[in-house]
Amino acid sequence: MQAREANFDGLVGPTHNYAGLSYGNVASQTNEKAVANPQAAAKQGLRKMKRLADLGFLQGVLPPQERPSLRLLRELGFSGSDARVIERAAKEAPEMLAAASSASAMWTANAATVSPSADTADGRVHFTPANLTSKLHRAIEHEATRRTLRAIFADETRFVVHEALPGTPALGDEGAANHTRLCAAYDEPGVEFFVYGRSEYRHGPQPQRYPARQTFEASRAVAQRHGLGEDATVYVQQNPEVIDEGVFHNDVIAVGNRQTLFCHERAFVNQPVVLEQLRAQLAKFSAALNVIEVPSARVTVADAVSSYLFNSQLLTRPDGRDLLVVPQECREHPRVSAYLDELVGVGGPIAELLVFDLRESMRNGGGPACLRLRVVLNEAERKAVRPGVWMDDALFAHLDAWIGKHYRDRLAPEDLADPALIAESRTALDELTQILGIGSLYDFQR
Ligand code: SUG
Repeated sequence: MQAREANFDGLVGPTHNYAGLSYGNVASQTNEKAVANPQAAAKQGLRKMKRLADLGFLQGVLPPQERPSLRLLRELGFSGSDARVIERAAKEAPEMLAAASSASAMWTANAATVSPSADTADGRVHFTPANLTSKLHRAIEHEATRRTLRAIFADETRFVVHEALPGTPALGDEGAANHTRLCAAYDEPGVEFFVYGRSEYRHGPQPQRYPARQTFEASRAVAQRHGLGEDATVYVQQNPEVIDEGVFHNDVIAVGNRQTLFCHERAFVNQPVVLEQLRAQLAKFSAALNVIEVPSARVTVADAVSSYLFNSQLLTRPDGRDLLVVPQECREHPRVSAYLDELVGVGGPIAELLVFDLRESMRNGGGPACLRLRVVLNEAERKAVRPGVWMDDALFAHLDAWIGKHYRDRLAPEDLADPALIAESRTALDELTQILGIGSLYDFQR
């Protein structure tokens, strides 16, 4: 059964805005209080999905979550009608209203960690929704994420959707953004490479300025739950210096696919040893590691953070060669752009480059790789996925019209106080569950 990699992109929700909620994420902090365009954001993401589907890649959609989260605001003590809750939160705790309103579930690389059936002890595909404990606006995602994944990957004979790990700093988990699978071919067992930023129990160098979000203990627990063999896992510490330079997830400095790892030379602690370890582990699966390691002399970490060069999607084309999906910011950055020209030039390791305008998401620190969750599926598993979520011409047309009908083209920070946003958002999401054929997903539908 031929296994393939599917990418499930998060559809941007109607409340997409810039609230400066992510300390340590340079773009989020820089664009705090800028005016957002949710309609453009959703369409930019949708166009990426459509283009990749047109090129023959397996492309799925994950729906947005209900925002603002009235549940969070009520848990925080705001009561009365929904409109009253919003009004009081806007006045008394605007930062809590912002956290409750973020459309951050669009970055589905943080939705979960996924292990394909070829790697797991019970031969099923395992998902662990990420608890995202390091930021309040993201810590409220995992319950709905689990519900969504269960609705889409409902067949329990093939899929297991776990609960998130306990939501405590010692088990901070950010999902697939810190997880890479390397393998000879998608069908075959591979090496699951977990990159963590810190551990409360093991001593290692720590960032001094910005928080490290992923813990070693969470990565190890995910591997244990998924039933991954000892030989099939590698745990590596992210270089704390680059966290301090704005690399808040590993996917801002490295991306891997099959036998290729594309990373900056300053990505990991003891990098030469790490690469040797990966090489040796992969050799056990009869695969040779191919490393494209970018030196600071060509592209600095600051260049990588501002252009999101490594937040690219490294995809295998039907002809077996690699395609790199990058954000437009990479072409607007002279040094990064020159480097890309070499990468895809004659004799270069990458066959093709695709450039997308994802500006709205990028301004919150979310590039092409942040917007997608990778799920390797064999043929039987593909057939078991809820069919309405696969991108094709019809779904694109439906979603494009749906966005045009329901989304605002301007959302400023003060607009979060508008009680009409809840009703607009619910009407849109209610219609969306019908378009995607995923049943009643949201609290307001139950
Ligand atoms: O968690 N930004 C997200 C970006 C996530 C990117 N994901 C990956 N690298 N995989 C975050 O920092 C900003 C929201 C705001 O400020 O309004 C935000 O949540």
